[in-house]
Amino acid sequence: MLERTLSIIKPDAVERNITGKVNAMIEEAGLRIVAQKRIHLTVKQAEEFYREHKDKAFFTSLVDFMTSGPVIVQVLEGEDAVSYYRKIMGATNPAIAEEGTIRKTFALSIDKNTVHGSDSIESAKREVGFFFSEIEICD
Ligand code: IDP
Ligand code: MG
Repeated sequence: MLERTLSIIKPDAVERNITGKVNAMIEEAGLRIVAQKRIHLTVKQAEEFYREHKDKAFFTSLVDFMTSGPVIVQVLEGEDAVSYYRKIMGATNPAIAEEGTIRKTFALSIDKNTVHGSDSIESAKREVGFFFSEIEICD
């Protein structure tokens, strides 16, 4: 099924100026970037975006990191885009991510792990709507 998913190129990748390299991997995998913008999240926005993790031990450091510099938020479209993007991102911890995945290639650590991708069709709907209005998405 043709789906849309929300991707974030995280501050560690923006800081290293490798957003084009990440986008190249996304496109080479066959996904289409149908919306994209560069933003600097506020603490309030990051806390709201990651609200499902608010009780986790890493929540404060996650919010700190995600607000430490600009990010690229983007909408990706393709066949089974939600689960397919999770696959090409690789595991949360790059130490155990599969060869050839974005995180294996670029991530620095379990927290500075280069990309975010929605984890279900339901989250994808919420997360795309969090950052984009329909008029900003063009396929
Ligand atoms: P995901 O990004 O692979 O979906 P989640 O469990 O949703 O992983 O966690 C969200 C983000 O929180 C991760 O991408 C990572 O940046 C950070 N994170 C998750 N687990 C840990 C941890 O154990 N230590 C530090 N940061 C973590
Ligand atoms: Mg997640």
